[in-house]
Amino acid sequence: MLQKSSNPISSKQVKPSEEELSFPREEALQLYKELFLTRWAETRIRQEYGKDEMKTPVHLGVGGEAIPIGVCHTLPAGTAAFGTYRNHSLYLALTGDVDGFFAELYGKLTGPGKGKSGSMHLCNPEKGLMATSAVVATTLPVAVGMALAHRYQDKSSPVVAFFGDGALEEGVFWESLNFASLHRLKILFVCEDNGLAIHTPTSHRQGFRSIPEAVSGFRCQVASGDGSDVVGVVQKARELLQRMESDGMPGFLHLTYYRFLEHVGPNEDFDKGYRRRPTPEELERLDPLLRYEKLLRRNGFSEGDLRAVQDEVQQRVDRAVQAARSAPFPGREELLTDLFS
Ligand SMILES: Cc1ncc(C[n+]2csc(CCOP(=O)(O)OP(=O)(O)O)c2C)c(N)n1
Ligand SMILES: [Mg+2]
Repeated sequence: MLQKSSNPISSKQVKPSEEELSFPREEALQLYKELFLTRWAETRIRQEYGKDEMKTPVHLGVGGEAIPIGVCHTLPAGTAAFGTYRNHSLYLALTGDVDGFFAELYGKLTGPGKGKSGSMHLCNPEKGLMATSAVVATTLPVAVGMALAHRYQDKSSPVVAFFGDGALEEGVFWESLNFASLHRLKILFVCEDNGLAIHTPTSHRQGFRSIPEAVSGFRCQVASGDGSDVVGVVQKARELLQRMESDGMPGFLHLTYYRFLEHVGPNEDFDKGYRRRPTPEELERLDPLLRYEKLLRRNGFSEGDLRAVQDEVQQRVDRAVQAARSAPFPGREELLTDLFS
């Protein structure tokens, strides 16, 4: 079964648009480094996962990396972020904490959750990632509450909440959007729309025509775009944050992308029969890393420039994997600490 139009693979556009690179050289390479870091970190997870040393489910974000990376690139300092279980790119983009990331996946004491949160609840409040959760849409009301707290505390920095298209099937999504719109809170909602909830396409789940149309009845600024294009994501997020600033309304950024791997786990699943493998031409448009590399080459970056970034990132990730594997597990004394009920 193919999916209805919210899924990028079924869109009419086949070729990537001829995007322009509007960043200075250093910034362009920094974005590449962030994209390559998350892709390589997840490549290493896929290589290592079969050894069964990482005792955590992993919801990999391959194909969707440009959304958290592009949005986080634009956020002012002091922004508080919330996310879902598909949070690896968000964690790495916000914190740059490669060692902590792998330590947490390996369940080690040196992870940001002392090995107790695993992949699905990665967070790092000191670096702005307040919470992520396995339970669909549950961080949205908490994010709205934090935006309300910012209002009382006279803080000017925004809150940003990332969530999948499946969150719109939860009542709390609409309550959260309603409350934020009513109270004109400074919160940016970012919908990472892959057209799927596990294996179920949007057309079997949602009774409204399109996500941007459905939310545009609320008093918030809405924008949508192609989440596979990191440059476009940066531009859309920048514009939306400016509009939020001048109108004093919340923002809703809807970005589509293609999930390359199975819902949870390290494998492809094109043999499962609910969707087909993208063609090579579609891949050029849907893979944010390939697409950005092509753009960099078109703008005068050499293979050597890209290779230098790749080498540095690969070494850093490999060191983090080694350190995580040899780090200690939390002891028995940690069993009942950091727990909430
Ligand atoms: C409240 C709740 N209901 C059901 C589930 C089971 N569940 C796990 S993932 C998932 C799909 C969510 O899809 P989406 O929000 O689009 O995120 P994606 O996995 O596509 O990133 C569901 C229904 C859950 N985790 N939480
Ligand atoms: Mg989804």
